[in-house]
This record gives sequence, C-alpha cells and structure tokens, in this order.
Amino acid sequence: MKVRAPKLARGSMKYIDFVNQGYEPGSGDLICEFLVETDGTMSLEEAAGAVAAESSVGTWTELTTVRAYVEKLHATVFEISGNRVKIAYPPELFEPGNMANIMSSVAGNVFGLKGISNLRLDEIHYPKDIATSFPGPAFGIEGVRRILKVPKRPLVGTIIKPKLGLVTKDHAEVAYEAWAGGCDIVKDDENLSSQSFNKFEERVKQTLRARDKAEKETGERKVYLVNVTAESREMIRRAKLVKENGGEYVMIDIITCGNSGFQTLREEDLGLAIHAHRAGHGAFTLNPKHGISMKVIATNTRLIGADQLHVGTADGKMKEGREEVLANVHALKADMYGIGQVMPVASGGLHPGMVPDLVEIFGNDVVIQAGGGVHGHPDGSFAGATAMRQALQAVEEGVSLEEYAKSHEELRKALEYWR
Ligand code: RUB
Ligand code: CA
Repeated sequence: MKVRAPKLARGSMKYIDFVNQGYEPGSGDLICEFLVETDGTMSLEEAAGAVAAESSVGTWTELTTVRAYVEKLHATVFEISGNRVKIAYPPELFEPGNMANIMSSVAGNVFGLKGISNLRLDEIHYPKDIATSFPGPAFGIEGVRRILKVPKRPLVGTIIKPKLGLVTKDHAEVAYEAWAGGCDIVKDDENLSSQSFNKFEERVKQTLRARDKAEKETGERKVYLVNVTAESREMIRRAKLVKENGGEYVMIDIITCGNSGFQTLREEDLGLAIHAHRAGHGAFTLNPKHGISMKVIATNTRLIGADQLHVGTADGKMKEGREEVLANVHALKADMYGIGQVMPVASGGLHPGMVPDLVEIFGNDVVIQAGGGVHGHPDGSFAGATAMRQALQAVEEGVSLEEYAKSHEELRKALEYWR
C-alpha cells in the first residue's frame, strides 16, 4: 500500500483553505482582482477559494500527492469585499515570458466551475520580475511619433473601406487618396488577409508604392499598417515581406491570433512597429459580470509589446463609455517598471465632428481612426481625410468646428453630412 503524502500544514486543501484574509501579499506576488458570483450552492468565500485553488495548486478533492513544498505555491484569497475578490499568487506558479501560461492559470478552468454563476477577471497586477520578462513595446508612443515625425498632435488614421472586396489596385488607390488628403496612417481592416481578390504580396507592393507617392507629394511621413494576421509561421513570412518592401508597420488581430501568435510576431523583432487590433474582445470584455476586462487585455498587450492598441472611443459606434476607455488608456500609459507606453487608438464610428471630444478625452496621445468617417465623405476619401485634419487644426487653434468650417469646405460638408 502506498504511503499517503504529507498533507498541507493547515491539514487540508479544501477550497475554503485557500482563503486567508489576514495574508499580506509580498511585492513578488502576482495579484488578480476578480468579481465572483455564486449560484447559491456555495458561499462566496468558498467560491473565491475555488477560484484561488483551481488557478493554482488545488482541485475538487483532497490529494495524496501533495508534498509539503507544494503548499508554499498555493494562491491566497486575501481580500473579499462585496463580490470583489483579490487573490495573490506566488510568482513560481508562472513561467516568465509565457503569457499563454499565465492566462491558462488565472483565466483558465476557473471560468467553467460549477457553482460560480459569474466570474470576471478585472485586473492583473504584475510583479516586476514577471512584467519585465516580456519585451514590452519596441517603439511605443515615442517611437511611433518618431517614425511619423509628428511630435505632438494626435495622429489621424483610416481603415480602408469597404473592409473587404476591393481589388488590390483599388485598395492602393483608396489608400493613396486618404494619405494625400491628410491621413498619417492607413490600415487594412481586421478581416483582410490574403483573399483571392486582394492577395497579400501584391497588396503590400502596390500600397507601399502609393505611400511613397503620397509622401513625396505632401512632404509628410505616411505609414501603412499591413494586416499580417495568419498562422504564426505564415504571419512571420508576411511581416518579413512588409519589411523587405520598405514597410515600417504591421497589424495583428491579437484576440484571434492569441497571445502566443502575438508574442511570436513581437519576439521575431523585425524592427516593425505593431498595431494591435482587438476584434473579438467583446466576447470576453463586454459583460461587466463575466469574462476578462479590456484593462487586462490592454495590460497584457503592453507587456507582449504592441505599439498601438484599440481601446474604444467613448463616442462612436462601439459600446464602451468614457470611464472604461480611460481605464484602458491608463493600462497603456501608467508607470510600469519602465516599460514603454502604448499609443491608444480610438476607432469605431468616428467622423470629423467628433474630433474635439476625442482630443478632450484622450489628450494628444491618440490615433483618431475613421473608416466610414473618411471614405463616406460625400466628396470621397481625399476630402474625408482633409476634413479630419481640418477638424484637428480647428482644435489646435482653439476654434470651434462650426467656425472653422466656414472657411474649410471639406469640414463643412462633413459636419453637414454626419450631424
Ligand atoms: C472602424 C473599424 C474598426 C473598429 C473596431 O470602422 O473598422 O475595426 O474600430 O472597434 P469605422 P474597436 O470607422 O467605419 O467605424 O476599435 O473599438 O476595437
Ligand atoms: Ca474594422
């Protein structure tokens, strides 16, 4: 007969044993803030303990295999306030530099536990050693401004619309119009990759040629954010193609590619700035009682090392309000062990009429990105991009849009059209 392994010092490893509100987390601990709701079959304390247990060393039953040294690795619920629960994890539980691993623990099985009706991971506070095991942004706000040679004002971006369907030649032409009209940034949409009507390689070549032409004519720097979203090896191949053709930027759908695909792109270190599109985030982030908050996604995106990330608009067509958007921005810009700041991108349902509000909300460090709000302008993409820049100039000069529109035709038409 096997000898039973020594039990935890406290005698057992039931869910409730993972709760110790007297515990004070150390500076090396990773701390997660959760919202926990039970279906009534267990107490909140027990449910909180279940989350700590299942995301660290515990399971539903006592084990014969627990050694004394394992006890040191248990997570601890150290605060319960209403339904808000804080859990501290010893850093040894995680592999540094492996985001998939970290999320498999703190945002893994715990989301499927019977008895817990709602669970939301609201915030992760990383200890220094784990945070700095990731590279962070290679360019960040400063680097992006350096590439574009725009030291202070908000950046103006557009997404080529229609999002799918344009053939390569027309795609490049629309990009050219937008740049020439005043956009700093032109990007592909999230679901454009290498469809038959617009193959990746040819698109990169033609669109970068359009960029060169627009740069020459305007005397401004212009960048093309090429969507390299694909299976990881293919994605790297495509990113290298962008580099070879003189591109400076790539974009990736970080949710659908997943943490590891995104890490692969960043850690290939190709010297390309990375724009992170968050398509699909709403499946995790939008239910305030369940899932993973956008703040967590923003923090992780910063660690993995994007240079720009969509954070909502607090206006426009997407759901998040001002408070949430500012919390996302905070995650991208607040002091964090010297890790670079990520440029927030406001995107979704924007048009020139919203520019003053956006600058008020975000300040200067923002990409104001409008797809429909540029290409839907009654006089076309060039006029739409011009109207965006005029709106920004009005704000910079402290003049109301209405006033500025009196002498700026493109802006006037935009305001009339979208009011
Ligand atoms: C916006 C667009 C983006 C959305 C996604 O197009 O294509 O994919 O911004 O939302 P349009 P979010 O300007 O025509 O609305 O940026 O909030 O993730
Ligand atoms: Ca889009």
